Amino acid sequence: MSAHRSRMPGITRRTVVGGGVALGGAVLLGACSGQGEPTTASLVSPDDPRVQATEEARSATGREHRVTLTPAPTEVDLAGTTVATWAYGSSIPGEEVRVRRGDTVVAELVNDLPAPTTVHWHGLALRNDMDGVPGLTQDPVAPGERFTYRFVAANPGTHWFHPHVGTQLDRGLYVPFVVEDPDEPLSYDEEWVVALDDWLDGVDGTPDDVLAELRQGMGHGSGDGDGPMRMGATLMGATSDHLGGDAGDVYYPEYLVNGRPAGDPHTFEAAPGARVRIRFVNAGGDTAFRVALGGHAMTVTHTDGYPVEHAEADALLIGMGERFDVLVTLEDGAFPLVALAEGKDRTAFAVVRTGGGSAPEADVRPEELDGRVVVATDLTAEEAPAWRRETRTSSTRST
Ligand SMILES: [Cu+2]
Repeated sequence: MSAHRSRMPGITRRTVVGGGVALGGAVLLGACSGQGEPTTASLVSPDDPRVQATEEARSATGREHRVTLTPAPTEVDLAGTTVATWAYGSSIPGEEVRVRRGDTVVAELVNDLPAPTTVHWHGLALRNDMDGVPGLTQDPVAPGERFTYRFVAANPGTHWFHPHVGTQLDRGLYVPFVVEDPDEPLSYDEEWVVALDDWLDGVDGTPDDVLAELRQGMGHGSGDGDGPMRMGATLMGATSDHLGGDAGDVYYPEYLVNGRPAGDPHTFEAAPGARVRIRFVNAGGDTAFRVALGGHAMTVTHTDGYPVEHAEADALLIGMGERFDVLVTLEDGAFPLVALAEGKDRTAFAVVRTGGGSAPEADVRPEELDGRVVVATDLTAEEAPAWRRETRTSSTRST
């Protein structure tokens, strides 16, 4: 149920490596060695001058970007059905936050939930005390309490944030977080953020109910051979070769694109021939999505915010927590943007429209889904970009 659990090899490791980068870049543990005695690492506290020096070195713009985040119970409309959930504001996902590399993010968390919470900045290499992990980097923020996150956004890319407490992420508590690159090498006419999610909150109980049911051990098993089979909140026999077999355990009644189910799809509009950058975020709790835009190939430019050698794809396989950026040159007409819940035989759906013609059917499965399917491990990182070399140099200098 956690975005940090992954069925795809490499993802969990990357998450761990990402945390390591934050630690290494920002805090640089000092080891004091005695006279042949065992080495004792001395911890660096958040108010250490070296942390401040690193933040200052990263702060390229001198600008502050202020935002207030108020997680609270709310109701959202899913294709005519009102469901109770928790969200940042009144929409799912919460309103996108967009900054420039080098901005100082000042995010005030006002906890209006009936439970403690934190904010975890998924994918960002940031000072450790702002990483939002309760019991490790901060105390949980109690109901009615506030906490101010303050850090320099040092790595450009497509990221997102969410609570790091219990199953809160599996409600509506997630927000795309884009760090723009002042030296952006790509050119494009439009930019869309596409957040994918698997959804049950308020439809089939709450994520906590489902977690309790899973803990009782409803059991794994293979279905009857005709695809996955639902048993309560448990989905049996969801398999995918792309995922090394297991494609998840949770039955979701809905799959969403930008908070909208297939029955009430979002329509992205642009001019025919437009070059669009699409930033995909998989905010799902237990679903890898195979994503395709009918009638189009995509050029993959980034995964998890970082540039890769460009690769052509008909479809992308996006694991939980992962992001992919692609460029697409749009044809003339109306096209389905489909996210197949891998191994679960259900789809999330949106429409891309550049011209006339009837909208595609919500249950369409474009042939691109079975074309060239690209996963993160197929891709090669670009050479380290300039901002990263600068960060490394300044960290070294500050010690
Ligand atoms: Cu996360």
